[in-house]
Amino acid sequence: MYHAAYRGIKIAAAMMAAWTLWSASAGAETGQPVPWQIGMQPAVTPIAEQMIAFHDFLLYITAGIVLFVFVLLAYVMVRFNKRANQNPTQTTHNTLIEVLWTVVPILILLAISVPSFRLLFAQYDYPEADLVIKATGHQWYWSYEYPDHEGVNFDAVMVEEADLKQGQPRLLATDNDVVVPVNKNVHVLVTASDVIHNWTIPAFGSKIDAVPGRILRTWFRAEKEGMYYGQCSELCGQRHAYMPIAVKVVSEEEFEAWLQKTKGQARMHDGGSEKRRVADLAPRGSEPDRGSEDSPSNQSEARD
Ligand SMILES: [Cu+2]
Repeated sequence: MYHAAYRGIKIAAAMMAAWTLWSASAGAETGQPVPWQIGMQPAVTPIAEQMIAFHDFLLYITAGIVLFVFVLLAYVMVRFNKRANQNPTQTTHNTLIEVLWTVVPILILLAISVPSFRLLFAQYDYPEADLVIKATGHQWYWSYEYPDHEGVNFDAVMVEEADLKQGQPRLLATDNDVVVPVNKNVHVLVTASDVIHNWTIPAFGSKIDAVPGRILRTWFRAEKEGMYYGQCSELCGQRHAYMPIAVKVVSEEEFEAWLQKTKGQARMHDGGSEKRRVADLAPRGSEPDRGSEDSPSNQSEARD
């Protein structure tokens, strides 16, 4: 029995090691999910690193508990079944065990609470911003403003499958990418114009609701250049799955160049273009569910 349990622990440990290796390699070097991925996308910000470490720590604790309960159950089934143990004892209390099964879970919870609170505080401990971006969720695309850089504002609409260019991932690529410099603290002010959306980039460990009439804030410091993708993570209607978030992390010089270029060609976001877009995005053969097209306010009518 003891031998079998020991072997079980060894097999479980080997499986967990294999999983750790697999999940680390599965999403290697991409800011997007990959087929057969098990673990999380590789972290590119200190917060995401901390999140993944915390996740792994919890995984080991829960695996240990599952294993312990399984071994205990197997032992009881073998050792104390009717055949093996014909005269059961009448024991009803055991002070030592009762103290243990109260104290040990408390210690486990305390051990979990320390990194948990550390992560929670780190997420909401905003370092001084090097760059501020405002992201507004709409049904069903995002629009962005760079408040410190006048004229830099644009919509980011998903690239339809037929229009994908080389290297653009399906359902994740947008016509305009959010561009940010590497190794800088970026604050993202997030809001919405119609219903609740959610601005998310898994590789950054960023996820925050976009609530109409309210501005919430998240921050990230991407430590590696590249393309990073996320999706709206709050059910927001028919095309919820088709309003991705694409962030391009570039060097400082590239960022400056992009700013200059974008300032020149920025297109102001207005109600007219919003109407056109929503009409564009509606599936063929169906009228966009927006009431009268002549309505003066886009905000109020979209709130259904
Ligand atoms: Cu949404």
